[in-house]
Amino acid sequence: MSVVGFDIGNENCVIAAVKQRGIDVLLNDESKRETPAVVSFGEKQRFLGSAGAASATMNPRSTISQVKRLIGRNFRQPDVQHELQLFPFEISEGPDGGILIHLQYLGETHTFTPVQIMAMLFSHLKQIAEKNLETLVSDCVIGIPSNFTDLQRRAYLNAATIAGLKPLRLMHDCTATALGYGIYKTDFSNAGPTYVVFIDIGHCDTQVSVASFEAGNMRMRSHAFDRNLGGRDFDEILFSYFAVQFKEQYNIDVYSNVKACVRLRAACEKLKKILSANAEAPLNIECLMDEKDVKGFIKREDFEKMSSDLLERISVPCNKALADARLTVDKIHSVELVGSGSRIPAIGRRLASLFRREPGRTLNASECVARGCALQCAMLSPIFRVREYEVQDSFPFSIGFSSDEGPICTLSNGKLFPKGQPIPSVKILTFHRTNMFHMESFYADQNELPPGVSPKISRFTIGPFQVSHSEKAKVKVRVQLNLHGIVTVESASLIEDHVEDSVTRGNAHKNLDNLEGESVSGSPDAVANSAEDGSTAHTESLSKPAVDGIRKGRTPRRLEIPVSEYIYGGMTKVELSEAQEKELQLAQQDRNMEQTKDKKNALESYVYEMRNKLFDTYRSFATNSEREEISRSLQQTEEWLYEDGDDESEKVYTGKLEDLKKLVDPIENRYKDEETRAQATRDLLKC
Ligand code: ATP
Ligand code: K
Ligand code: MG
Repeated sequence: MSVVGFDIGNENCVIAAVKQRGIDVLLNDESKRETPAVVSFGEKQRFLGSAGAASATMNPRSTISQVKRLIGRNFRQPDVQHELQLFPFEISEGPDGGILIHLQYLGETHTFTPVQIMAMLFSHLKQIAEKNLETLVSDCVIGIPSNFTDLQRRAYLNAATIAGLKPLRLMHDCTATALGYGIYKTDFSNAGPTYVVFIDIGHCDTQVSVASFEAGNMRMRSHAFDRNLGGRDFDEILFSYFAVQFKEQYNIDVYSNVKACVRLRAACEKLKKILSANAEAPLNIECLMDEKDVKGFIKREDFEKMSSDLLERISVPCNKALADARLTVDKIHSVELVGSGSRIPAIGRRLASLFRREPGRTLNASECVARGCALQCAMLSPIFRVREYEVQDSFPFSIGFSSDEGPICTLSNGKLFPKGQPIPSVKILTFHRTNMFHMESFYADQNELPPGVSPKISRFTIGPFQVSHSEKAKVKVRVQLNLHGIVTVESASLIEDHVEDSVTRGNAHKNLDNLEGESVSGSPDAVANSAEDGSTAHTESLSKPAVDGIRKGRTPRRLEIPVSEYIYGGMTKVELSEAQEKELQLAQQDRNMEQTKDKKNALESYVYEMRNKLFDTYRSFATNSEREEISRSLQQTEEWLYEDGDDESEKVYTGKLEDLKKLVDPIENRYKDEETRAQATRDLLKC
């Protein structure tokens, strides 16, 4: 077993693994450290990662990239609609409001959800890791943007499950980066925490987080982001510019041609990268459309002017992260810039003026997330020993809960977990009920969500349960913000404590779920204290597993009661196992095609090898007529391979090879016999 960290980008994926001597980034089939996040469907098999990227321009309608933008989203959300305009593949609305991707495969239209496509990518990365490490890979930590909603997080977990992975944690990208930054450093001052801002600019999004470091621990103070700002937007500036240019200059409308769009976008991305190192750059595309070759040219200065709005937008999440952490620029020790989207020089300059210092690039901009995830995985795994180091992340959303009797508030603002809540956290809610009841989790602040995202998260059913008397029973519900940043009801139990309950229970039970005031946090004593006060329902915050129970010399009866969960827009267990089944079939088909290719290659090589040998090594072992017959068969097979036999089944290729061997084997055997005899003679003479 090994422990692995995955950074799944919109453009690039990176895999890191903990080895004996440290953390290594694993190479893919092409010996690259980054693997394109692309899934492409050929006629009969899938091409994943690098192979997928290679077929993107040839086969744009069946090639899925940036699926991270679609996973856990709803078709009708405005930014999703905007997204769809950029994608060459066909998409529709699913029955649950989700997204369906349609493409041609094996001669028919296939439909997949973004979770399924993401699972294909995960499987591919898992395979790369297993090949590298020569062991099975299952335990992993996966980087996610801090802005991922509950549904997106669950979608990632489902995709990982379909691929046969077991994520020990979904980890915010910047938290992973900060972990890798902090754990090796020992020179933090003792005079209070050291504050560092981490800025990750990727292909599609920008994340800014503030972390504080002290010897032996790291705390995330805030996460801010722009969900729609990344390297891609700079490509798009160039794309629109050249689209207009080419319309005037060559009278072509690239928007009307899917392939031309894909090719021009790719060329603009390349151009952007060249401009990071050069003051000007040319653009040449052969036969872009209407059989026209196009030429363009741009200066970095002009590109920067055209990008001024984007550059300005980068300061928004930066200021927000500082404000949320209640810090000003002068309190910041350093600014670390990561993500390859940040390689545009103007971005560095903009940040330098904002933070009044040059942003540092001490971390490996493209690998730091995967490395941090691998490190975290080792820390969570029992098979590795890592230096004691405390990581405390913070949750970027405010979460509320309600029951069928109304909102459950523990804070004056009506929230159960306010924004900034440490991850993980547990709260124990106490209810007084006679029967099964429901709870709902929701986002308490709609402004924290992308437009059009429903605030509803999950609906929980607590029960059924039976109470011994007609009285209301005390039900304790353990609500958890777990290590993945997912909010869930972990368990519920019925507490029967007759003596005291009968005393404290009166008509004070109205509005029981309107919990007031402070949530008791910390020690088991505090838990016991608050649990004794049976007259109101309340919450207890715990950073450690709860020690439940009443310490009064009496042992209350405690009974686990069932909890079931319905996730709005989520996958059901049945859908999940169907998806697993489907992925197995698809993987089998890919393997079959690979084997078929191998068999075809074997037949082809045999033809060439025997043709040479027939007139060389084997010449004197075959009669003229034998040679002629074999020669003819080899010739026929070769022609067949290029025509009718170009696309045949594994069995057919194997059969053809056997037929040829039947003709050649007698001659080969004569040769071998002769060889053996010659060797025996040589041995004899030696004595
Ligand atoms: P995300 O974090 O949004 O999921 P990602 O992790 O795949 O995406 P990165 O690999 O960090 O993103 O960055 C990819 C972006 O960086 C692309 O837009 C790419 O064009 C851009 N990029 C790479 N090299 C350069 C360069 N030299 N100059 C400018 N941009 C670059
Ligand atoms: K990446
Ligand atoms: Mg990234």
